[in-house]
Amino acid sequence: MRLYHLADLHLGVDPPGLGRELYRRLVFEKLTEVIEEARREAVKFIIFAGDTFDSNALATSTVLSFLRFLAEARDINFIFLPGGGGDFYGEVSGHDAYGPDSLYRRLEVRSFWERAGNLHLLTPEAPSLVFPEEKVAFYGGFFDYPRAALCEEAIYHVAVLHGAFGERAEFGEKPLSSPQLARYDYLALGHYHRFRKLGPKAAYAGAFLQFEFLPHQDATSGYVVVELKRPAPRLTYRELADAPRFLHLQVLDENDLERLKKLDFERTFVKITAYLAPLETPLLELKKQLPDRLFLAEGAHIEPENLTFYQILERIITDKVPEHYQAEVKELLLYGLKISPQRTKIEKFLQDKYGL
Ligand SMILES: [Mn+2]
Repeated sequence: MRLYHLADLHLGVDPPGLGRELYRRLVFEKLTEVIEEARREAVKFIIFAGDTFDSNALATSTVLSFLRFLAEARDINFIFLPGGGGDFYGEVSGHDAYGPDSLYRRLEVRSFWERAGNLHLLTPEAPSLVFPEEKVAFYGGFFDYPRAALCEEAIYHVAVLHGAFGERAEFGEKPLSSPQLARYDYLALGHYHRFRKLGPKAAYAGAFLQFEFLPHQDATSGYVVVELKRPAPRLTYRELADAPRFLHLQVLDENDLERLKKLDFERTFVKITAYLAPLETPLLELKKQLPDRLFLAEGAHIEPENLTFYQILERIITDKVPEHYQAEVKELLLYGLKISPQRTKIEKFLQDKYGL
């Protein structure tokens, strides 16, 4: 049995350079393609693993127009999990979290939901859903593992989780190695905005449509096609064509600068994470021509004598620091470089603060 796993649509967000309205239109356009694809492949379930809406303060009309759009695809069941979470693990708030002010609790939203029939919501009060005909059940986890008992009518059990999961306990990630998780056929994760497989049975779908410069690295737009089977599902990431791209680039020599000039900036946004001081003038000239496409990161200005240090730093951050912390770590370290270029002090700083 096949299903689609999407996450982090963040409807209502106002992406830099792209704008709220264009982003909203793109989400509808891409979802229309996904729904058509689902029909071709006889897919009956599409999961939204949290942060479908960017904020609980969204206008009811915005929420309803999205739900109305989905309700028209009557032959497909949409499984929603509320999202939430700020910068820190365990902060179950923000975005479309299921707090007291949740948009999912609004009267108009709830009554539409009940009438629609093909929209389904996992909440802490009703954390599981079973579809006896298709023999599949879904279990919600809210920054934690699902707590609901397994439904006996189902053959396949799918956990839908929102939060920080992974092996990096020092950064507050919950490990997925726990034996209790062996009971699920698939874990559909949301929260991190980049597609990432955490094992044979678990994956972050990443943001369905990229809308921001992620800390440090680039990410694609897309969703996971899940073929449920034993002992493990078959997972295929399907990337969306013509989606916005938010790229991190460095301008460390003339070639980098030429490549940058040749980019197609239609739906591409570029953050310069580092440039060598002597290239500043032509770069700023280009930025003037592309004010809503080209951005400079804090601390991007690199003196030639610091280049080697900078490149090592990039590699350490990419390899060792979870994405939610990368921007902060890098900013601190570059700041650290300015106040203390001595190697031993920087090493001590890395060790004390991040255990690297
Ligand atoms: Mn999110």
